Amino acid sequence: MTLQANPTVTVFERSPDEGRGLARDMRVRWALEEVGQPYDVRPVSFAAMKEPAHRALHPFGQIPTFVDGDLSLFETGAIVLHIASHHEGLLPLDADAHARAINWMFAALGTIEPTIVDREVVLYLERSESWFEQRLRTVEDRIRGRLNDLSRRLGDADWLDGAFSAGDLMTVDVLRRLDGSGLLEEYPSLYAYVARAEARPAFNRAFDAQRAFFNAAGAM
Ligand SMILES: N[C@@H](CCC(=O)N[C@@H](CS)C(=O)NCC(=O)O)C(=O)O
Repeated sequence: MTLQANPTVTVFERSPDEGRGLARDMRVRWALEEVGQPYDVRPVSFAAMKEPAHRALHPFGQIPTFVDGDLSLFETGAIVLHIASHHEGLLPLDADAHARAINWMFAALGTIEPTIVDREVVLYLERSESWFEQRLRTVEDRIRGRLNDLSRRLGDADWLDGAFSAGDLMTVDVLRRLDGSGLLEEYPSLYAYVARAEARPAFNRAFDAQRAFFNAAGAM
């Protein structure tokens, strides 16, 4: 009998978020925990991420990557969709509900995340510009627009479309990147939505694993 190796996820050797679980390996770890698939992690330094060996896995020199046997993937949307498609639990069986859950994954990555990443770019790369304050306000108002629309759609529901799905997982992971901004707190229903997802045992296992990894890397 051949023993099937676990899938391997690449992660920051030392995450700049200091264990807050904001790097994008978190959504992959979380999806794997939700479906009960054990996995291995392989740390990559910032320098190694830009080397040819890593670029063979990730053309843009980033993390995470996901290697499962002969399959190698490098976009978190594709990785989470792959995990959800090969295990039960993250995508509804009903065909239309299945399509809508994937719809929410795309919305998280294509419509919500870019506005949040814009804010990170302003904060980390444009702070010394004369127009910094003005641009930050503009970008934050754009985020508020997305949060307003999302909270209107969520309404009083626990999850975006029936049971918790990969669409919620991706949306919550994207919203978590607002940690510390104060923006999410302006939308109590979304704040509660994120807290509800963060209370899931699978989220906690993923979070604790990345935190333990960060702590161990710091101790070396
Ligand atoms: N669209 C990609 C984004 C990947 C990404 O931005 N990864 C970040 C970590 S969260 C990274 O590697 N940053 C370092 C860099 O770009 O040099 C995905 O969702 O997988």
